[in-house]
Amino acid sequence: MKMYLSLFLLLSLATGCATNRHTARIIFDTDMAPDYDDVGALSLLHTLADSGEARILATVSSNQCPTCVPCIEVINTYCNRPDIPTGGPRKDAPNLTTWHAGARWTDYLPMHYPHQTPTTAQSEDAVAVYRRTLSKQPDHSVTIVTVGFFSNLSALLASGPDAFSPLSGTELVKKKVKQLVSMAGKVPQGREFNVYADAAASQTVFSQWPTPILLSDFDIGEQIRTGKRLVESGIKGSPIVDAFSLCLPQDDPAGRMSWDQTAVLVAVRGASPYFRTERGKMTVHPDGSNTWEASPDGPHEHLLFQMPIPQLTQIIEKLMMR
Ligand SMILES: [Ca+2]
Repeated sequence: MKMYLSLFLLLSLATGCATNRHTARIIFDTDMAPDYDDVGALSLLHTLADSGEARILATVSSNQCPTCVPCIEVINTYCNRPDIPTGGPRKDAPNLTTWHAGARWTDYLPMHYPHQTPTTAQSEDAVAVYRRTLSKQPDHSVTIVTVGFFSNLSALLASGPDAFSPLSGTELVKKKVKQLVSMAGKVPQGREFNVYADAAASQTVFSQWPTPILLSDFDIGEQIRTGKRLVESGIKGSPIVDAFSLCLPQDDPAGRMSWDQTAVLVAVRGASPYFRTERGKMTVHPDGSNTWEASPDGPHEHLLFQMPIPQLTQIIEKLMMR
């Protein structure tokens, strides 16, 4: 028994996995196209689901890009969870394809890997997915992690009673959601893509969201470069390796910024021991820029580095590898 315990502790240390954690109930909301760190983030989330640290309740797209939902389903299927509910945004959400025009990974993945939904426009409304999913969960138990735009969450807040719940969207979130974790914004101020892509939705969420919000802002993920080990692994038949192999040569081959992976990591495991947090208030302005005002009793928190970045990079990249 002692040997097994020692092995377990060694394994825990090797994977950066702490013991005695509860299973985090996660809804993953992604723009899955402009950048490919979303692929790394969803892979990381599946790894944490494999280890029992996370339960993936739903995976939705905040981007109308036709291949977004197919790409999400490609990864869910590859990771042996083909039945996770997926959904797409309404017609006023951004419709943005990949920045890596020469790579076309968003076309390549659905062409080469199995998935159920042909195009994002044919997917279920993400707000319906949110409402159905949240209504079935215990109170104050769900962590929503957004690594894209706030289009779905704004629409969720504005939603009314339906067949899934007699509550308004805001009431349903207040009752069922524990926290929102978002890759978003610049600290102390700036203009960040996930926020300005749908500025009106971001303004609504940051002024009206009824639960705690934890932010991984631009400067966190920018300093964590991952993907090189994935590409060098030589693994065949993996959409995750393929996405990075197609894109990374066009970026810094040393590694891609890991914005979205940081949000998923802390959504499941919490900020400590990777980061410390500062409390304050994030305000989004009409042009999509934002300001951060530190305040001990503010409604939001943002991450600050605690663990040395090379060590954190290793943990994140290992969790992305499948
Ligand atoms: Ca993203």
